[in-house]
Formats: sequence, structure tokens, C-alpha cells
Amino acid sequence: SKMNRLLITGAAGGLGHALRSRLSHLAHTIRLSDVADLGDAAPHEEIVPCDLADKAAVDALVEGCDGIVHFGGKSIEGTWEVIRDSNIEGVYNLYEAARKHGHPRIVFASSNHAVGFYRQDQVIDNTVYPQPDGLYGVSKVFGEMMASAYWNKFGQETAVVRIGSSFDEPKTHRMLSSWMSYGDFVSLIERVFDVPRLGCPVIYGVSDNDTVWWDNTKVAWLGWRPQDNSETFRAKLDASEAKFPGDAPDVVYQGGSFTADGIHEK
Ligand code: NAI
Ligand code: 15L
Repeated sequence: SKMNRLLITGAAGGLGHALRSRLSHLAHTIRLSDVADLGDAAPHEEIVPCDLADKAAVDALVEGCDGIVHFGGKSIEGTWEVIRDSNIEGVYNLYEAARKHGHPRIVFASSNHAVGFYRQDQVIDNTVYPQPDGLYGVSKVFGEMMASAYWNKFGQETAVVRIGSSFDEPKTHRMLSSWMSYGDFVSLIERVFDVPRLGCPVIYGVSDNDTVWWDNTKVAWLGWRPQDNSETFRAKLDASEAKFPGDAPDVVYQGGSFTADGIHEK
């Protein structure tokens, strides 16, 4: 049944911008939040600017929401200070606000970079030990563990989605394996808010691609069936992207070039 109010954090970002209107059927009101400009609110939308590092502001942001799609945060490698404020403090603030305001179901945008040091010749399921590929990946593991602790302690439900690469198209050959279309992400979020009992599953966010690193068998009960396949973009990528040497991080590790990124100092 339709929620009264769905909160989307990070709504000014790539995924927020793309999914904002595509999730509008899920709730009577979509509350959009970010530190960046969100443009004008459509009739069914409300805009609530908020820095995730501000605990009191996040508390007020979450109050009155029946569901949360948590996209907000640093979305690539960064300095510790930025990662800490947005992805560590921010996630803590979000879960504390959810605990105080009726446990709205959460979609947590985790990342393949939580497991980025698994190799591309391995197929992993949602039970593997994390192998984060940098501070960003570590922050996503932190978020996954917050979800787990608040589920076991308080019954807070979260869909932990280890997103591969969710863009309008795969931008590199690596993304032929990691790509998740916007349409498939929408259908995943629909399932998350539809199922009567969610719990705290870890789900790989990936389309029905031919080359596979991730096994979602253990979350088949969710009934999510991605429809899109990156193969339709292979010829275009063959024409636009040079082939990497066989030992390049982009063709060795699931996390690609993030595994070779240094620590970003201030
Ligand atoms: P993005 O960087 O385009 O959007 C993130 C948004 O969060 C930005 O609009 C930014 O202003 C906002 N934000 C950052 N720090 C904030 C703070 N302290 N307070 C409030 N807002 C803040 O990233 P994108 O691609 O839209 O990703 C959304 C989420 O999904 C991120 O959490 C990212 O880590 C995760 N993700 C995305 C993937 C993708 O392929 N697009 C892959 C894996 C994970
Ligand atoms: C991510 O976690 C990033 O948010 C996104 O920008 C892409 O880099 C993606 O992973 C990826 O690994 O392709």
C-alpha cells in the first residue's frame, strides 16, 4: 500500500535526480533532501535541505517519514574528514532518527566497493566477508553494520543494496558486469517497500547482465527480477574504450580502479 511520505536523501545527485520522479508512485508525498540545490518541488514533492552531519537536522528530516531511500553521502573515494562527516556520522544520525521516529523502512545505498577487492573471476554471494577497497568502501561497510545492529537490536528494517554501477548506460567494459539500469533499481525499490516482512537483507544491485560477479540466490524470496542486460552496450564500448592490459585493476578487481586509489589526504 502507498506510503504517506517517502524520504529520498542525496536527491540532488545522479541517482536521486534519475529516480526522483520514477519513485513518485510509492508515496503521496516525496520528501527530497540534499545539501546541493534540488530545483523546484513538483506538486507531490517537498524539499527539505539538510546536512547529514547535523544530528538535529537529520532528526527533523526523518520525522513523519514512512520510508527512506538513503542516497546521500560521499559517493566515491575522498578525504577521511568528508567520508566521516557524510557516511559515518551521517549514517549514525539517520539510524538514530529512524529509531526515534517509528523505524521507517530504509533502502541503504551500499556499494560494490564494500567488496571491491574480490576478483572479477570470483562469484560472491551476500554472505562473504567484506573486502573494502578504500575509505569509501570502509564507510559503506560501516553503514551495512549499522543496518545489521539496528535490525537485531531494534527490528529496524533495511534493504542493504550493494550497488554496482547505476547510470543511464555502462560507461566502461568493467560496468558491463556491474551495471544496474535505473528501471531495475526502481523495481528493486518497489519490491523492498512491497514485501510484508523485509528484515535486513544484503542485495547486489545489478541488472541481468551476461557476465556475472554477484549471486543474489539467497535473496530470491524478495521476488526481484531485473530485466535489463548490459550486452546491448558492448559494441558501443568496444568502439569507445581501449582494451586494458590483463593486470590492470579495472579488469582484475570487482572494485576496478578504486582498488588502486591512494588515501586522499587533506
Ligand atoms: P552522487 O554523488 O551523485 O549523489 C550523492 C548526493 O549526496 C549528492 O547530491 C551530494 O550533494 C549529497 N551529499 C553528500 N554529502 C552530503 C551531506 N553531508 N549531507 C547531505 N547530502 C550530502 O552519487 P550517486 O551516484 O547519486 O549515488 C547515490 C548513492 O548511491 C551514494 O550513497 C553512493 O555511494 C551510492 N552508490 C552509487 C552507485 C552508482 O553507480 N551511482 C554505485 C554504488 C553506490
Ligand atoms: C560507486 O560506489 C560510485 O558511487 C559510483 O560513482 C561508481 O563509481 C560505482 O561505484 C562503480 O563502481 O562503478
